[in-house]
Amino acid sequence: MTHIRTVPTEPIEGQKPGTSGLRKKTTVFQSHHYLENFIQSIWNGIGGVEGKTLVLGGDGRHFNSQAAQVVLRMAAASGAKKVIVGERALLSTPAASNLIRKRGADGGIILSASHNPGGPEGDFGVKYNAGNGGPAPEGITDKIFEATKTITEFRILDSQDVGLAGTGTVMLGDMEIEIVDPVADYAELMKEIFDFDAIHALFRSGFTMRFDAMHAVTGPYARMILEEELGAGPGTVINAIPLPDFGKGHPDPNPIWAKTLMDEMMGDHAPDFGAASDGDGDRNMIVGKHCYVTPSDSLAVLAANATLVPAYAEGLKGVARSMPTSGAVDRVAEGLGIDCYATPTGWKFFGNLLDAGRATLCGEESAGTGSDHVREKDGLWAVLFWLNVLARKQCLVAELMDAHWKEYGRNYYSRHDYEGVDSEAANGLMDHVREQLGVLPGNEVAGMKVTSAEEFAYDDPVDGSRAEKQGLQIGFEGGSRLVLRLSGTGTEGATLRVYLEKVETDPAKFALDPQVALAPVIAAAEAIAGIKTRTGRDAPDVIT
Ligand code: VG1
Ligand code: CO
Repeated sequence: MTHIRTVPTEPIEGQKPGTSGLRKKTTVFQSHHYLENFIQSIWNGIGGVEGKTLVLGGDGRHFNSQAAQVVLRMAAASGAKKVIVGERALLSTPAASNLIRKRGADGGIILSASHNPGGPEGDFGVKYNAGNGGPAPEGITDKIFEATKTITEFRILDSQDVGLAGTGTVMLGDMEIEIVDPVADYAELMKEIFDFDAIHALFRSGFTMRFDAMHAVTGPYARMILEEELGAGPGTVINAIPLPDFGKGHPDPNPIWAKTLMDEMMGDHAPDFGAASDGDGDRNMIVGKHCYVTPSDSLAVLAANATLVPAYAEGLKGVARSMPTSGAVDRVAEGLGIDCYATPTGWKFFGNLLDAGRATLCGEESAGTGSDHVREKDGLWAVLFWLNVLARKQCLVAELMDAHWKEYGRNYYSRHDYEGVDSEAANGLMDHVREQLGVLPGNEVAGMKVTSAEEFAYDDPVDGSRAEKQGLQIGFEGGSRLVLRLSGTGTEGATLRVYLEKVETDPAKFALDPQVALAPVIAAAEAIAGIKTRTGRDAPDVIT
């Protein structure tokens, strides 16, 4: 028996979606009516779900299963026609995006806090994706946030949990639930995009690889595609079983959090190629034998070699990067004679460019790369892209990077994160820099002349919407650049991100330690922002 219950509730403060959905401590999401309020506010913000088809899945972190049951009951109670859900409520973010598009769904709910740690003490998150498969643009998230402030009741079905182990179709009240294999459609899409024969031949020739799934959602995808379909040896994928607390790790694929993989790749017995992905499978780290590739460089290399991939053989329509991402891809675009867009941080800003056919490839310095095949960044896709390029060029990562830098120059790049900073101190620091924007240009800081200083705002060329206050950007003579912004995904205090870039065109200087190469920009950041005194920190918490 099922019965729809209407439960009176009151607005809960702070349910404002950030860079990528609403992220809070798991305990906060588990608190009284927190999840229910937010889900009902999504329904209210998007004009209801009556008669709609939704996709549902998550990265498997603690509370994923329970939250999925709540979403199902609330979708049924509000008259949704159908929910397509991944088995055991699992779906990587790119796989969810693909399903929404492929099945013509009206939208979807992704349960994930992505690269944030999981578990009872960790973080949880909920994101709404629209009918194009992409994260809801600000116009929609603003409406959802407004709805959280005026909510008075939510509707939920009284029913038992729906069994989600095993594919098939079940009914929940009048709503159909289709439980699908989370990997199958995604694997099919990858086959359509890449030259699987060439990659298969590469592995057959003895090419070795290690993929660290970081105990997160990509494990089953990587096992299926790399080991089974493409013939990479068994054991290629490590930490392949998704765990609710990611094995107590931090599922963020960068040299700090994927240190085991980094150590192997820099060691004496390094495989030819290494890669990792994050909690929800939309980020990627690329590392060759003794050669780490920054995400900004990765985007540039993929753009330069895209025509080796069957799906992009006819060339790219354009490329886009988030503003803090290095300008390496800009020079590739210039060489190709295609447009290059700089957008605010967060994948939702790429959606319109992709939908309008203005950009084919997009990327962010935070290890996100993707294309118009879905409307999310896609970790495993980026790894397959690299494999496809290496297979076709018959070279190693280090050789490819050398050749790339010789042709385009090298953008030294690093990001310094100061985490859990007192919010007032962090805002004070940003205000302090903001006040200097008008006077900085023309002045010299730490031996470098400032050429530009601005607070980044973005005018979407497709729908004309404007996003303001998207980071402080300071340019120096010779193409060096400093960007400061506060994170919109953290759940504790404020996280200050300091992005540093320096362009080097002298091949004799291509082998420097990035922190050494960037020393003048790091000094300028300190001089302009007074980071040490204002945050009370001697050094960043994380350097990537
Ligand atoms: C961070 C990254 C941003 C990325 C976002 C979501 O946001 O900087 O580039 O799009 O995380 O990534 P912020 O606001 O903390 O800087 V994921 O893989 O966590 O969905
Ligand atoms: Co992610």
